Amino acid sequence: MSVIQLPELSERVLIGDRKAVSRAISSIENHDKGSDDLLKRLFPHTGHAFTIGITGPPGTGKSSLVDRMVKICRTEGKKVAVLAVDPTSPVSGGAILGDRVRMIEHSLDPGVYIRSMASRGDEGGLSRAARNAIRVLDAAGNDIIIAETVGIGQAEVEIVQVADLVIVVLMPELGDEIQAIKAGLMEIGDIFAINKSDLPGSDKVIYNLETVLGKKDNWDQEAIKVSAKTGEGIEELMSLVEKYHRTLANSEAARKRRLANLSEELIRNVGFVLSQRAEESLRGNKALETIVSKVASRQLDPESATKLLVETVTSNHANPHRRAPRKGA
Ligand SMILES: Nc1nc2c(ncn2[C@@H]2O[C@H](COP(=O)(O)OP(=O)(O)O)[C@@H](O)[C@H]2O)c(=O)[nH]1
Ligand SMILES: [Mg+2]
Repeated sequence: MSVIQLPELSERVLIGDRKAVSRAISSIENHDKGSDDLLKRLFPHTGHAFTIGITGPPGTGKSSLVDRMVKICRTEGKKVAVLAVDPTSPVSGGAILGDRVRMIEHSLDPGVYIRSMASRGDEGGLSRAARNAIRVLDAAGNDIIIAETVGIGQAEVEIVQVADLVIVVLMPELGDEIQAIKAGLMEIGDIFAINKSDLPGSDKVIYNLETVLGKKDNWDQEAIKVSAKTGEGIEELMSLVEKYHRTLANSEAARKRRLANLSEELIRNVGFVLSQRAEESLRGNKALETIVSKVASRQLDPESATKLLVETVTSNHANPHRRAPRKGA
């Protein structure tokens, strides 16, 4: 087990030490005791990286496309980190699926860091951990952070939504664009990359998409044909990313988006903490038992019982035997 002290760990993250970055992300993933303090130390050093979220149905070529993007970033001398997030997989330990292979491929390049995060059974917890992992990668001095998901579930959308720019990856396959519209991807995508343009049918996808593209935060949503296989369109895709960065990075719209994202995050976090507290205070609680038996015998209805229990939980926390906050903390 680690005996590394927190101040040392945060300092090592700040100089971009890869082992320290991995350890910090694991600590966040595991909700280790020290992780809150670590994030507190790192947070003042964040806000410099440009974050790109990549989402889209499984198999459209997101991972292949990310590899191409990473290579272009490297030719420009930018330090890149990829966070592959998989809410559908309960595997832990920092590596999933083909991502192990990718990590090995890039492992000789100190300018590329690739890391996977999987669900530990609660998707809400994963998106919270992913946001904080992005902060670690930001504090570690990465210029570009690419957050990639395996699919288009609710948790995945939540994860990419915090990015500065969202690329939705589709491919010329029956009804994919319809699927995107249904999954609400039209609202979250800034750029739509129609991958596998080496196969027939991508013109039709572009054609169908163009009828539903609109404005998003002062930006005209774009659809572009790419092929991760041949490399076609990848430079153009990166030029669009660059254009987005130039026109929007310091804009009022981007500032509003960041504020809205932060509000969402804090609201979710508070909900998360409160529900944890409710669990802790109610499980095995005598008051709960009494109320439950009253509901069972029809003396009390469930809604009134809920209100009573909410009071129990909140008053328990108003005057508990909790540690008083430290002065000056
Ligand atoms: N023909 C073709 N196949 C591709 C292209 N990009 C990815 N693939 C293949 O599509 C499959 C899924 O790719 P992957 O990157 O794992 O997709 P992901 O699930 O969205 O991450 C793999 O077999 C890739 O080799 C492309 O541009 N053209
Ligand atoms: Mg993938």
